[in-house]
Amino acid sequence: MLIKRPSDIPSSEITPENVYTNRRQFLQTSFAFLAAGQARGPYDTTEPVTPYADATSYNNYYEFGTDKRHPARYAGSFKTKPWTVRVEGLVKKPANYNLEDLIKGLTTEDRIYRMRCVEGWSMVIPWRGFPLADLIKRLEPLPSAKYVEFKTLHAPDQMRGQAPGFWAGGLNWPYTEGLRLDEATNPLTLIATGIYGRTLPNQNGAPWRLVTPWKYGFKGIKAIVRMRFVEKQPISSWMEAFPEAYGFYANVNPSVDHPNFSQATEQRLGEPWSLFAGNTRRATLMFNGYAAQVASMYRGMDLRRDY
Ligand SMILES: Nc1nc2c(c(=O)[nH]1)N[C@H]1C(S)=C(S)[C@@H](COP(=O)(O)O)O[C@H]1N2
Ligand SMILES: [Mo]
Repeated sequence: MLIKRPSDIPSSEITPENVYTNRRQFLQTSFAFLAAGQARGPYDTTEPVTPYADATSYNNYYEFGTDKRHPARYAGSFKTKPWTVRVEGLVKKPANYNLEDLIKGLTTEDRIYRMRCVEGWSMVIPWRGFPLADLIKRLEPLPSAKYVEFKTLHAPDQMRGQAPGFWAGGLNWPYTEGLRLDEATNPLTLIATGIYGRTLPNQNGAPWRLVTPWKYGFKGIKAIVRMRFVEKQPISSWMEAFPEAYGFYANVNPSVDHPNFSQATEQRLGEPWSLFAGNTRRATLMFNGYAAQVASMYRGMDLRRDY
């Protein structure tokens, strides 16, 4: 499906004014990060990194509001320390952990990943974090565990989108996501605690969030407080809110459209965009370009049904 639908993405959303106003400063931040000496490794895309300010001012985080600018505006005073994580379910080491203790000693890496949102925009983000597989190994899931479910903090006093009466896109709290255990332990799957060589800003999911670059952005659950190992496929918040649009797998797939958004092409944030210059959009790749690393996990599955 190659029909472009520019009306899907209002220009006000794609090019927030402040992004252009301060472009020079943002570019400097990104170049400074790269000049700081990250040699690109085997997990890194060679595509240009998205300006830091785009990555930190154009966010989806409905706990702070449905507008892309709201997370940066309203998450500033969000309290990320101390942070308790409850590990439960089919696992040998269930407990309430202090986050710092839970992840102590895990080896942190920088990786530059392509990221794509189901709404049709994409970014290239230098993440700092550790493979989720390393943490899962430490927790020792039981053989009966087939999936891991994650939940975000529920704190209406801190998160305005969770306040009674606030309409947050039809989501129910807490925000919930899940992965099949082989996906969770795939070497590409990261838990991020930083971006651009710095601590993760609140609007990007501090103190820690999930990163699965072959899946649509909504899988990347932020501010995680619970990990539950389970036998049955979890129901994510977006599946619950709009099952025709959001499936459990949420693998980037240019040939399976969302009811409101084509998935065939995407707009890279920080690159020129205009209503009439649809040709600056690029083709979206199967599994967001990570097929070599992840396609084998879905062999034999019908990805139109399991979207
Ligand atoms: N808790 C929580 N996590 C969330 C979301 C959310 O609303 N709440 N939005 C998701 C969506 S739709 C996207 S595209 C990514 C955006 O991550 P970013 O702001 O770091 O780019 O976060 C995901 N994680
Ligand atoms: Mo998204």
